[in-house]
Amino acid sequence: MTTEQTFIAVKPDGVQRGLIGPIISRFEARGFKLAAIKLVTPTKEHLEKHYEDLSSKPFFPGLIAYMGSGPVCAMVWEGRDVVKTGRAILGATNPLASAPGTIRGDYAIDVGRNVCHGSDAVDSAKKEIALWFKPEEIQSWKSAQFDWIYE
Ligand code: DAT
Ligand code: MG
Repeated sequence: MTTEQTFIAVKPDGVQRGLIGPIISRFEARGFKLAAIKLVTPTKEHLEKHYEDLSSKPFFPGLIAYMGSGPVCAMVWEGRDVVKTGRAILGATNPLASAPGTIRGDYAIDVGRNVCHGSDAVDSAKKEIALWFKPEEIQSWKSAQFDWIYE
């Protein structure tokens, strides 16, 4: 099996609202494997790099201020097709357009307070993981559940 990884982060509003546990639970229960996790308050420079594609958007300054306003729970999750499936678990960018059953569809209302981040493609996942984690912070391990999750 090829191992795919994605970068998932519980944003400051998700951390403040006690949603780290419920968000982790959804990825764990689906069968994905946690490879790295830390609580960090990102700097402005770090966030400007993370969201560099959005730098010309009118909401960019507010987005950077919000994302740096407190601790973020940064994670790497691993498994088959985890990038695309992670986005499906998160729901649409605008929570009001997210189906119930998704994280944003269950826990958020405003696009500027949408509680979690997930990489949108395999390439951006690689870039984001390298930006947020040192290689030695990422664990390579075989879950005891592996053979019960994959045929
Ligand atoms: P996503 O987080 O679903 O990948 P994105 O990369 O387009 O969405 O935007 C990054 C974040 O920026 C998004 O999670 C919330 C914020 N954002 C996006 N569009 C916005 C808007 N129209 N107004 C306010 N914030 C917005
Ligand atoms: Mg995005």
